[in-house]
Amino acid sequence: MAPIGTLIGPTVNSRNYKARIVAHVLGVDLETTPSFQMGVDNKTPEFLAKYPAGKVPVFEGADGFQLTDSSAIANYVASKSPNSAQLLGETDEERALILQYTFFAESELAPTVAGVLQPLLGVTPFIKPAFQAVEEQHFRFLGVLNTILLDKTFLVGERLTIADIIVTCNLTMSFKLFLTADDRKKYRNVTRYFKTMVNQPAFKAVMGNVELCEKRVQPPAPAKKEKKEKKPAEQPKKAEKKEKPAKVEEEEEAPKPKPKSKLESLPETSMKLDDWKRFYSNNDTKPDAMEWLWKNYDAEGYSFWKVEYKYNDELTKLFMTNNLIGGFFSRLERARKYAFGNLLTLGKDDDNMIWGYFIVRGKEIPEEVTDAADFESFEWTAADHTDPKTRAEIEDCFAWEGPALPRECYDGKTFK
Ligand SMILES: N[C@@H](CCC(=O)N[C@@H](CS)C(=O)NCC(=O)O)C(=O)O
Repeated sequence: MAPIGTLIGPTVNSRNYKARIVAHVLGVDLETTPSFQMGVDNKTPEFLAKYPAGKVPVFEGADGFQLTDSSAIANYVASKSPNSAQLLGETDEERALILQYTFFAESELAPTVAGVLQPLLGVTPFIKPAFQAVEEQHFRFLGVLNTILLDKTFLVGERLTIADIIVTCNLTMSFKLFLTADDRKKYRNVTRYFKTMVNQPAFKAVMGNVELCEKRVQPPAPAKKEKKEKKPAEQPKKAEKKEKPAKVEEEEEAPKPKPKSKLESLPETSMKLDDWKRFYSNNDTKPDAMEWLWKNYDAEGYSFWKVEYKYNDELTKLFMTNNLIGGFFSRLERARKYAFGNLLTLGKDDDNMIWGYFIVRGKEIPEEVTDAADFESFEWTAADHTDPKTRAEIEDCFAWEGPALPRECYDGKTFK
């Protein structure tokens, strides 16, 4: 039988597993994209034209049919088998219960799993009260599931259905990175169920062995930000304020248009950062892009900075370190117009570092950068690009490889 289509997205991903486990159970031929690059292949204009949310996985049928959302895709893949009822339910009641658990998995489990893990992995800022609230919700839903599973092996009826596949996949990252042995004891029915599921041959064939969390991931080191002294000019003018009627105060508190960046008033530069970003993205870094940069770099209009993480000794898993860079970059959003850089994850698990170089507009680190919540967690040192050693480091850093890197490069992120 020819493949029904392609499941597009990273293959090591619990949302991607759903359709593949279904395909494995029912013998449906489904293609995958093992070389998919997250954050690159799902952000191209062609991808976004078809799938505007830019999220994965998505499905593209051999007949051109397009579908998003992992649980919908898994259902569609199942429907292509003559034995689909085995996973999709035999009776109206089974089908309704499957739908109930699918919604539970997507609207209760998935957001709370993401809600606890994203701040711990540095993808979003770690704000303790917000974290505690979502953690409480996550435990609440695990409690619900624990009660349901008290006397059940499978969620619906006495055999595996797509409900088990969806719920198990949505719990996977929590069991891997969040739920400690103590938590697992507390939610022992959920734990028994999860272990039973991931040991089913179809799950194993797709996911491999799932190692349960030994030590919960810890939040990234907080940004050690010194309290900025308010300049007198920034103090609210109390006397004036008091006299104003309440209505005016409300209006004053309405969002104001963003102030123009100070960088906009710098003298014109001969190098447009966007031109560099485009050239860098579309050409080999060494030698082509670097030759372009050294030829066009305007040392009056820009400055180079070496950027190093201050708390390398607290870094653990390489992928978490790389996520931390991603989180930092997302908080640098305001600086996108004025900065370009590469931060690399160097070393190995439990012994790694973040290191890289940035080009910024102007001679100082602009407030668009210093305002990022975790700016203070990084050391920014002015770099002299005319020094041969520094130049070699910048070249290898931007290429993510080469002898000038202080350690072996595992991965990295480009801020552009
Ligand atoms: N409801 C969607 C969620 C998809 C989703 O959030 N995918 C993540 C990866 S696991 C993604 O593509 N994130 C990229 C982005 O948000 O830009 C599904 O189940 O497929």
